[in-house]
Formats: sequence, C-alpha cells, structure tokens
Amino acid sequence: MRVSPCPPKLITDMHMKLSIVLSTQLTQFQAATFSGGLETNLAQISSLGYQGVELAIRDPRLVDMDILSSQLAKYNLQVPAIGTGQAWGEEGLSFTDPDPKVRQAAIERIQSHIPIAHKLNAVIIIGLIRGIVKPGMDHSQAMEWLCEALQACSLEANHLGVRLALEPINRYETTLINNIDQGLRLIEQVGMDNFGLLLDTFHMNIEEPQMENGIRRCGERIFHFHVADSNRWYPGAGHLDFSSIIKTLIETGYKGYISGEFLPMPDAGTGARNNIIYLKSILNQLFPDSDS
Ligand code: LER
Ligand code: MN
Repeated sequence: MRVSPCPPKLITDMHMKLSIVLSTQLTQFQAATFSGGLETNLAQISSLGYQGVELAIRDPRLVDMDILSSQLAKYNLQVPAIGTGQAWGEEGLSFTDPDPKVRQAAIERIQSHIPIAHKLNAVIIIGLIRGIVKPGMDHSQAMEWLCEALQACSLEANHLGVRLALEPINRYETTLINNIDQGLRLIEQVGMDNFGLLLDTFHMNIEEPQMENGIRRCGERIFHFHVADSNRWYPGAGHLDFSSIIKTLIETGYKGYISGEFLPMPDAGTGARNNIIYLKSILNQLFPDSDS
C-alpha cells in the first residue's frame, strides 16, 4: 500500500462517495466483488462504511423491487449504477449481433432497466452488452448498429431523466470501444446529453497512454467510475497511483460515486475493507481540511 491505512471516516463535503459492486444473482463475471446472498451482502457492505452499492442485474424481471427497496432503506445504501453485462455474458444479448432479433432483445433488455434506474436514481451501465466484433465481421456496420441502439435506449431513458454510461473496455474483452477517445467520438455520434462514459481504472491502465489526461478529456461526460488496481485486486494491492487518479477525477467536477469493481481477493469482505480504508486515507491526505 502506498498510503498508510487509517480508520474509515465519513466523507461529507468532498461529495466523494464510495460504493461497491454486488451482483443480485450468482454470476460468471469474476470481478463482481460480491454476488448472490442479497441481504447478507448489503448488510456487510453497509457495515464496512459504504454509502452505495452498484447492482449488477442480468434481468430486472428477476428482482423484487419491493424487497430490494426495503433492504436498501434498511441498510441505508444508495444505488449509483446498474450493471447490465450479464445479459451478454450469460444470455448472449448484444447490440451488434448479426441477428436482428438478438439486437432487438438487447435493446429491449436495456430499456427494461429504465424504470428501476429511475426509481433508484441510478445510471444504466452499457458494458459488454454492446457486443464484440468477431474476425470477419464488418466493424463499421457494428458501429452503426451500436450507435442506433444507444440512440434508441438514450431517447427512451431521457423521458425519465435516466442516464446511460458506456464503459470503454480493454482489447482482451471486446473489439468495440476500448478507450476514451473512441468513447468520446461515439458520444458525438449518439448526440444525446444523457449518454456518457463509465471509466474503469483497470481498463484505462491497459488502454490509455496517460490515465489522468484521459480523465481530464472526458470531463463532465464521466457518468460513473470503477476502481480496481493494476492486478484487478482492490486499490492499494497493485501499482496504480490512486492519489493522482482521484485528485484528477475530483478536479473534473465529478460528484458521483467511486465504485469498487475488483476480484473478491483474498475474499470479498477483505478486499472491500482494504478498498475503503485505502481510498478514505487518500481522500484524507488530499483534503486534510475537509470533513473526510
Ligand atoms: C464491467 O464493468 C467491466 O469492467 C468489464 O470488465 C466486464 O467484462
Ligand atoms: Mn468496470
């Protein structure tokens, strides 16, 4: 660890709130720090001092909103964002599948998240449901389908004031939108104010020539932020400079959550505890006069 740990304290006037990913179902996605066991996990996340929980939901029909809302209230947790990638990982839904029925089902799935996102005041994440372009497929055709799908979803979401955030994802997971420059060009093509980016330090470390420059270029289009260290363990377990990354993020005016999305290593609880201790110590060092 680069910064020595100190006991967690509440972050208030820095507006920098911490959340962590919880998949509402068991999942094949390895970097969902917590998964399954909804109430037990919400209780643990809350007791560790998190103010938010980012929910990974494959299909909103599988979630009982009444139960979820009452448990979120019981553990005093906000939901800054909803992850949707399992619809690709576990069902193969994709905005860029050659089969029009699959593309339409992917659009409808994202649209079905809008009422929940509205109720929870959460951003809808567009991760791997954008799809990948396999060798031999036409990349520009895929980009056209991607843009059309994002316009359809952003338009529908806009009626309820819901925002969508596409995540640039590293080249080993997809061939569509790997970095911030590609993401910013896509934002221009989509042309909707409620469409922005989710930046993830794990992917940026692979794809950005200089992470802080990328964060600055993205500026007010950063709608959500994932943290994991270089090895995709909790921040502090690898070699990323989180002090500089978080300082740069705050300088853009970002007021959202810093959301932990890392491998449950050595186990979810230990990773989540180390993450919050480490990030709060960084915030305390960056802003010693704040109430953080
Ligand atoms: C999801 O937020 C993510 O970062 C991707 O690695 C999903 O595969
Ligand atoms: Mn991510």
